[in-house]
Amino acid sequence: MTTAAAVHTSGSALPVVLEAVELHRVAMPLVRPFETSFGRQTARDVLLVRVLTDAGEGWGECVAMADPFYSSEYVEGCSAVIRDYLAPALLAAQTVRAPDVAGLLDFVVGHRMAKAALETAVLDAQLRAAGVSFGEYFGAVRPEVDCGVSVGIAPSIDALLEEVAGYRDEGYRRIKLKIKPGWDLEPVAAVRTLLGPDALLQVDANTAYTIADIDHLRELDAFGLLLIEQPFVEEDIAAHVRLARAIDTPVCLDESITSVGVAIDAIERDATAIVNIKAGRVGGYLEAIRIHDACLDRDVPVWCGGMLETGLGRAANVALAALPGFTLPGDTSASNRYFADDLTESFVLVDGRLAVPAGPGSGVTVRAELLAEWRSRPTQLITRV
Ligand code: OSB
Ligand code: MG
Repeated sequence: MTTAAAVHTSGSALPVVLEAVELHRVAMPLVRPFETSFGRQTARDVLLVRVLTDAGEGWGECVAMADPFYSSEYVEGCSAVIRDYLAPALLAAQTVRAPDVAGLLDFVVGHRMAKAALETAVLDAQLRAAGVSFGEYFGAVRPEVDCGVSVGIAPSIDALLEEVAGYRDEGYRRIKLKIKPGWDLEPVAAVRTLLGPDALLQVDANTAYTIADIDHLRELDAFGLLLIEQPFVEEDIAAHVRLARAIDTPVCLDESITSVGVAIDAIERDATAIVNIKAGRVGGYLEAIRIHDACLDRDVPVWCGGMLETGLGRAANVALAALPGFTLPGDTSASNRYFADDLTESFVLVDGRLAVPAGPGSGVTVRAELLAEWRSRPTQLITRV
């Protein structure tokens, strides 16, 4: 067994006294519509959490989508559960440290994306005050990370090839194609021909198939894919075990992985050979690091997923992706893959990589003028009762 070399999550950051929590809502137009097996988005409706503390502010991005189609969480639900339950509980605790947040919020079942946003904001406040970056605190071992890009379902094969060629020319190190029944073998074959046999190529079904499709999915073995991500419904680990036995392409879980316990169970049952880690889906970066550590111990490669984050969430994802077990390129694409203008400093692809921010906390700054310009709901202020 190997162990993570990093001294993460134990850092010297001091607790902060929480004074208020602000909820910000912005609508950011996407540079192109993003279509998956669960829907089509033309804008990112995003919830940002700002904590005000005795040591200064901290920010966290909530990864929930506008609708509960990828997960049961969605933006309005996150906003409500933070306002009515999570923020009041943290404010009542007064003095908080990020590693205590999950325990303080454990009385609320689920709602991991909402909890993650709060934990991240508290951690950001602590680390900004301490002058420590997310990368240092998490245990980053590299100054930049390899990046892939997630490509939505396109209106035609020609349109898909044009989009993929553009990303290839920009330098992305791995292409992920969204698939669904009726949009799988043909687009994958066409993209494999375009990119050649050596390019890293993978697919993501976002639960669109059933075990009745196993024979069909086996045909994907012809295309030398890196992995197939989440073909079946999130609760059905057994179905993924059956597919993994039937197919040569490695199976990788996304939606199913909600905690380190679930990750270990899925690995031990051979349901997943590779894990997509998304901090929001698992309740925060500290749980994400525990999953990373469990996978590293078991020689299971991991990569950093994405949820169309603004620069704020991207900064933390890029820091996470710099941990040693992240040996595959992540869905950590550059700002311009999503937005004409990012909410923070732009993340720019250089030689297929993004730099891990080095400044304190997330290392990026929310641009107040853009927050005001793109605000889609009044800001909510939650104070101690
Ligand atoms: O399944 O990985 C997914 C986006 C929203 C919700 C779920 C997923 C995705 C992506 C895009 O694939 C990843 C990204 O570029 O942020
Ligand atoms: Mg996915």
